[in-house]
Amino acid sequence: MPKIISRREILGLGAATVAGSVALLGKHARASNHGVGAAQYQPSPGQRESSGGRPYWEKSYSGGPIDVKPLAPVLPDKGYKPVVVPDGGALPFKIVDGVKVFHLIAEEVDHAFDAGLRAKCWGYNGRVNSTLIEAVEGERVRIYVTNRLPVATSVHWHGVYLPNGMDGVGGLTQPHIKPGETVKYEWTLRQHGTFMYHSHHDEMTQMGMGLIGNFVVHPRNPSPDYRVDRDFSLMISQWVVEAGTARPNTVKDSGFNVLTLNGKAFPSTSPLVCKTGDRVRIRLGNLGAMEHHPMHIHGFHFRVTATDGEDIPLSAQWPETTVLVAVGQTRTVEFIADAPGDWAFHCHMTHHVMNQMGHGLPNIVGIEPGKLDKQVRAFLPGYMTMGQDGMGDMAEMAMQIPPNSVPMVGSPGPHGYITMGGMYTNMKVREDLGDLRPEEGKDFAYGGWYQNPPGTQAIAATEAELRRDLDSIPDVKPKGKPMHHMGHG
Ligand SMILES: [Cu+2]
Repeated sequence: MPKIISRREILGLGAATVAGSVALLGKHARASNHGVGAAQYQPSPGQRESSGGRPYWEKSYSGGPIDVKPLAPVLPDKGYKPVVVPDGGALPFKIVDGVKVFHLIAEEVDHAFDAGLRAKCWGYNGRVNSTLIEAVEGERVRIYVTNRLPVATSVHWHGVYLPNGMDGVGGLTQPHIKPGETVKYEWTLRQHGTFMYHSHHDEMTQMGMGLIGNFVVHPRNPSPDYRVDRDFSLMISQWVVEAGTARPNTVKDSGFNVLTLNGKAFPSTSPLVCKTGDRVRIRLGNLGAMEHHPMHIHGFHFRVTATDGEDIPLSAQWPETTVLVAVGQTRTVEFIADAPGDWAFHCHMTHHVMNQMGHGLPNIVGIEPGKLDKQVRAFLPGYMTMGQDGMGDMAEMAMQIPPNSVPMVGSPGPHGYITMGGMYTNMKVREDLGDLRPEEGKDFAYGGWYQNPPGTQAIAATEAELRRDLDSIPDVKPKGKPMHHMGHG
């Protein structure tokens, strides 16, 4: 088992080692049964525009011949700009005889969805949902998978062209990886894009316990348009964590009550920090159990530039502010962050920006809760009737919630309480990043709120303004009587 070293260590090794690795590549290729008489892998040309002549039937839908000579490995910051994984990180690698070697470890992780909510999940290399595999088109990768779980597992490389025997479907293309066993996957990457990896054994349980991650392959010959300033990777998932339990309930097919980006629920999601004018890419993958997520950005439109199938030709891209990421899909979006501010980025399903305890409650909008909240709290601490003024007092609530749980919604914001949780994060765009320090986002999740310049902030209208602009001063009394809203009556 080769010693795994970090990306930074590799960077420190200098050009000589890299050159050595590259030199060895030819020898390796000749020695392996993949190299004999094989053509060198030809990456796709570095342009994204459709030439207009794309044939209906392409030459290959699986990357062409698998028997190709790999190309030289590429180092981060030299050949590609590393992807930012909020609340996670890239899997370290080393280069052995021209092959990029990774070591993935499937194991139990005591995972914090939020400061207040932990559960025993399963993950890779100490993280849940947020261990990124990052490589470059044309590289040969060798991925050791060690199983430290108490049960058998396997790893499937979702969307990736590879020999059938490397596809990772337990029982179909390989024997299951037994507890304590290490299995070797190895192939040459013949494409670029945003892909995923996940357990393909006892799928409902194992993926639901957290054995999922994103897999980014950078293009070998990137077009100038591929360059971005901020390249984010987010894995979307959903969980059932019942109050007072130590493990996610992966058997339930509904009632998901913890909705996560890279394994975190807002307010614990790290913000996406950008400098004004940055070109931004967000790679979204969804390996949740059951639900599709329309991910919505405020303040900008983006273009959907790629799926896990392929780059979308420029002529076929269209602008959106919401992109649906269905289960088993990746969607890559790109835009220029040319407007400073704190912009919301979230799933638009309202139940998906709600944490643990907000689900399954009766709708009593219009009913005066009176002493109800206080009475309910006697047996359900932290209970709060939705649709009431009290929604503004959530900060106070956060101190009263039961052990191992997250507030129903949100966090304090610069102008009161943000009533969203779950699949929500802030995109912080600044002229001057100052103390935001994007690589350490976590500690700054609440800090550094955007100060809106005078005249650009919504505030209460003055009476003079109302008299000037409206036909009459609006009636300040709420319209409609309190009513029972429990049924259809
Ligand atoms: Cu959603």
